[in-house]
Amino acid sequence: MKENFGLYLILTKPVAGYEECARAAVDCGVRYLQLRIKNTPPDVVLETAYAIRAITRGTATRFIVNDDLAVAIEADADGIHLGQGDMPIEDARKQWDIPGKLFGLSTHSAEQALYALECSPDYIGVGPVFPTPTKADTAPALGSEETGLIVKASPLTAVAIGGIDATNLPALLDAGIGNFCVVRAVNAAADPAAAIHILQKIWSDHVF
Ligand code: 3NM
Repeated sequence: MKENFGLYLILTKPVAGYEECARAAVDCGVRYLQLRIKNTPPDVVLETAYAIRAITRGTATRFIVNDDLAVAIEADADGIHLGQGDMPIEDARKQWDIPGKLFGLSTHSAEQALYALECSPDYIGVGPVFPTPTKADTAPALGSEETGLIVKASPLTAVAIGGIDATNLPALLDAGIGNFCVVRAVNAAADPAAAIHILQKIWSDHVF
């Protein structure tokens, strides 16, 4: 069944720090929290993953690790998020064969979203909706209308991503997009809880 949870938060270099941001996400009831650290020594990544695991354990916030299955397994995360060029989901499932673990997949077009059905991910990312400097070499921006069509057409839980913030979120919701993922809109904020609240309020005030 498709989930409708609103905000999915990715942590990448949060100005308030990883742990404060993770605590804010838990306090605000954010459903998905992903750790996405690039170009960082493995021991630092693992330490951060352990800290986020400790903060999220036993809460409603699911802890997802980006790309790195070894870190996800070692930290006992709730799931892994994989890109189109990463390890296939089938392989990840074989290596992490524990019931309940979640496997997410990035998609960047209607074709990829359709093809994703082959490997039955627990959810797909769909983007980038808008141009974003956060991720290098992104696919061309889809725009909110095309993203909305992909999200609505997919039988999978789908999360829009890329360039989303409080100013353009209403248009996304109007396009029928119920789940959205952000990096900068929260990580760039000195007060992450306040930034999360703003996004959650726009989402919860919207009548689907
Ligand atoms: N994945 P921001 S876009 C991590 O299109 C990521 O799959 C994307 O960052 C995709 O909210 C993106 O700062 C970056 O724009 C999103």
